[in-house]
Amino acid sequence: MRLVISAVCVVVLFSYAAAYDPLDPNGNITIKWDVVSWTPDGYVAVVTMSNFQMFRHIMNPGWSLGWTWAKKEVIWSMVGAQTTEQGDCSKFKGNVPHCCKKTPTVVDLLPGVPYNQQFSNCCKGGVVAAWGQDPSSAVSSFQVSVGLAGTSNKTVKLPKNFTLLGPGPGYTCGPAKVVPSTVFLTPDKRRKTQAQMTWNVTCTYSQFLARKNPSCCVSLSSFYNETITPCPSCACGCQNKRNCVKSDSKRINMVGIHTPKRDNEPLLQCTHHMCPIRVHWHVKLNYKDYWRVKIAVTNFNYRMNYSLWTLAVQHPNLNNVTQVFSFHYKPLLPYESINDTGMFYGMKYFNDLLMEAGPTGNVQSEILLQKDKDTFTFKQGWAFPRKVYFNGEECMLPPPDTYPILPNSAHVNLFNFAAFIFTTMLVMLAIW
Ligand SMILES: *[C@@H]1O[C@H](CO)[C@@H](O)[C@H](O)[C@H]1NC(C)=O
Ligand SMILES: *[C@@H]1O[C@H](CO)[C@@H](O)[C@H](O)[C@H]1NC(C)=O
Ligand SMILES: *[C@@H]1O[C@H](CO)[C@@H](O)[C@H](O)[C@H]1NC(C)=O
Ligand SMILES: *[C@@H]1O[C@H](CO)[C@@H](O)[C@H](O)[C@H]1NC(C)=O
Ligand SMILES: *[C@@H]1O[C@H](CO)[C@@H](O)[C@H](O)[C@H]1NC(C)=O
Ligand SMILES: *[C@@H]1O[C@H](CO)[C@@H](O)[C@H](O)[C@H]1NC(C)=O
Ligand SMILES: *[C@@H]1O[C@H](CO)[C@@H](O)[C@H](O)[C@H]1NC(C)=O
Ligand SMILES: CC(=O)N[C@H]1CO[C@H](CO)[C@@H](O)[C@@H]1O
Repeated sequence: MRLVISAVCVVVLFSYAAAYDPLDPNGNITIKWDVVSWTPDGYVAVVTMSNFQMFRHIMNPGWSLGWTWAKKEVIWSMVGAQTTEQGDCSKFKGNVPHCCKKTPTVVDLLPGVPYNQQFSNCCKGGVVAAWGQDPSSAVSSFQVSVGLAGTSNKTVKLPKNFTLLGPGPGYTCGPAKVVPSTVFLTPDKRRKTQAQMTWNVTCTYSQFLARKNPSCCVSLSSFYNETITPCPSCACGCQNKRNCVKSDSKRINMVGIHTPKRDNEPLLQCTHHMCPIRVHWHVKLNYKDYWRVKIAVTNFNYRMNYSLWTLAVQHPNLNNVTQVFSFHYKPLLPYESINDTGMFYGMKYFNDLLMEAGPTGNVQSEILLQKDKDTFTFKQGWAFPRKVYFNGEECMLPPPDTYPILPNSAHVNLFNFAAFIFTTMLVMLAIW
């Protein structure tokens, strides 16, 4: 009996922990429905999706949003988005609705649609930036005209069972909740208008729900030891190993081989880690008051150009970043008092696009950090990152006992490092 209870506890703890991201504890996507007017048989609503996640964006092929109608609602029309299926509208004569499905699935329109089909923040093929990178592109919205629905805030029924895919699984959405009506400012900012009614839905991401294996890994090196600690073998799972392409294979020159697949199935270069992305952290130089790190991100996927990529890193010395070359840097303060996490992202038109695998499939940067006299050391692997995320997916680090170590300080340090990891975990648990 006790065993069962503790097993349940572990499962509950684990599934809860899975939806919680220590580097972005408040990260979520909020979907807001503003009923802007009531109609004879329903309402017109503006639906706004805001990606409040600091470093996780929604990339190609974009989001798709689903829900279940509470009654027999239909969608008369949409602006700035469309449903993937119309469903059975056979009982309508004359005016036929845009969608009659009980569980519609909505997707964004592609760029370049005619002006009269556009809506503000629409038509980006469902691509939504991360909040930490560009709040003005972290929003997507469309207008929906709903029929056979309630026609007042007393009779309207909120849609249920929201699902958000973007582009794969991983998001879980809570129920719609009525919130204070949104107040809009007119474009000339001289008049305020108000939604008739507003409800919000909040969705959170869990890597654990999204994929079985990590999708990136970390390798390490330093100036003080010639060992290069590679990514762990099969860090991203080796089940696709027989489909991988050797970098000197003639296959990569074949026409069409780089065309992305609908399901984003990668075509990987053969490596021992089998990850689409590798992040390399090199401790490059030691000055009196500063030290210098080189970061390189390499793409091993022949079928993916990563636009708007982000790299989030946790390291205790990031509170004293002095200069970042070739990338943008932004400190993230997941907990107000701890400034040990930051995000890197590319510079527009320079390296914000991480090209497909091959000679140009990498981006790199160097960072200059001021030594914090109390904590700085090259011992015990201290100079290496604690956590690394690429595009919001946590990367697998090598085991600490394989890190390049400072010569002549072997055993004591290993022990201390284990103790350090243990205390960090305790502290994190306490905060959590
Ligand atoms: C969603 O994120 C925003 C911005 O970080 C935050 O203010 C809000 O409380 C979050 N909502 C939930 C339900 O966590
Ligand atoms: C509802 O969502 C919007 C973002 O679309 C957010 O600004 C607002 O704070 C949310 N309201 C509540 C009560 O969560
Ligand atoms: C519904 O609308 C009436 C006015 O039309 C307003 O007084 C009331 O507060 C609204 N109720 C809700 C839940 O929004
Ligand atoms: C919610 O949606 C999912 C996916 O569309 C579906 O499998 C599930 O049965 C739905 N649940 C309810 C209660 O409608
Ligand atoms: C990546 O971008 C380059 C240049 O725009 C293009 O030639 C190539 O086909 C793209 N690759 C993929 C996988 O989309
Ligand atoms: C956090 O660290 C950055 C340097 O990476 C610094 O610019 C910023 O002022 C720090 N913020 C706080 C609140 O300590
Ligand atoms: C370099 O680091 C490796 C891996 O931790 C270690 O085995 C090796 O002894 C180190 N080299 C020197 C010269 O200390
Ligand atoms: C040497 C140095 O500049 N240390 C600073 C590192 O950052 C912390 C917190 O941001 C400061 O308190 C230190 O003075």
